[in-house]
Amino acid sequence: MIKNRVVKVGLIGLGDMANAHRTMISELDELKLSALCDVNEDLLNKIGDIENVAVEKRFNNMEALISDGEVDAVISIVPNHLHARVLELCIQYQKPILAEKPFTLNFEEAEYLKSLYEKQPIPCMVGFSYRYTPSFRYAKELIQEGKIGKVKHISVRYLQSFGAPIYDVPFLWRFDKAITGTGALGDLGAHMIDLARFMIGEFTSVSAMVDTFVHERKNPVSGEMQKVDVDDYASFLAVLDNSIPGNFVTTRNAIGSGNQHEITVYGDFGTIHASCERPYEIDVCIIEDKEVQSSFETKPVSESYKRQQLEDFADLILGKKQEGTPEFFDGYQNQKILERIIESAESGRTVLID
Ligand code: SOE
Repeated sequence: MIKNRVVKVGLIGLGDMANAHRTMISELDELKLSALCDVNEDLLNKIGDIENVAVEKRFNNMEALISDGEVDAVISIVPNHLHARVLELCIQYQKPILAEKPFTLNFEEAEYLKSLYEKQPIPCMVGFSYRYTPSFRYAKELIQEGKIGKVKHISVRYLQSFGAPIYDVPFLWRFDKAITGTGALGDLGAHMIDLARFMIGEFTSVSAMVDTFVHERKNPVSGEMQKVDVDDYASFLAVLDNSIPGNFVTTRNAIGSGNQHEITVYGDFGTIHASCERPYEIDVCIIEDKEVQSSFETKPVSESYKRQQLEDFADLILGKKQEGTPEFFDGYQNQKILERIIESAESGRTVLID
């Protein structure tokens, strides 16, 4: 356990998402970016120079960074097919880790990691970042305080537009099953699943369908058209704890949607709607007097609901775990639910979540 000193963090994977983590690390006194790893030497040295990382702490091999005696904790932003290997190495070298979602490429990898983790647990956080959106945190509090009564059903959506044909996006790793595992389902659906688990409870069954709208895309290197073997769209009905039904839909083909992750929770005498695109307000309709016509009102969300994701990571490492921190089990359970969704879509049947 690291006590009362700055935690030296090694960052693996220096692509776009890494910039968000670099900024978050820079905002916290408890963490210091002390090591980097990427296969791209130019990128490694460019960011190493910007971040003043010692040349001997710039690695092109993830095991070298993870095993380094001066790396206290790891943040991993590698493509999905490498997630399990990073987690396996962090368990082997007993290094705390913040791993990006989706947890693994498939559930088989998650099962294997669980067998290792149970023997040698580590502080492990998963990048379900929307637990840190103020509007979702406030909505969760109001629901838990019973402000809308008993929850009866929910509706969750995560819509983006970048995959729509009109944008003619080339064949990226996000469309390659061998690298990404699934398409919109694991990329965006994983967030929907976690948000529902965070705000409402566990999944007990799913009934799903998936679809691919753009069946081939141009390989940016060869110029050849390449078959897309992942989903562009996923829709599923789920039953959560207390027999609460929920409908979920996610796609990258929703023209007009930016990063539209939202949830609507329907209770006995009230409804709450929250979106990540509106982090400091929620829409609420609560019946105070049934004789009076009620409508939705927009309520502000105070800054006090703001929490930076890496604050919880620092607290987890320093032995001060915060309630609601997404940990190893949350990643494992998320991957299990993704697997059962795929099984349901393939079989056309409802699948129980064991
Ligand atoms: C996909 O476009 C993406 O970058 C996801 O991979 C992230 O997890 C999500 O937070 C934003 O959208």
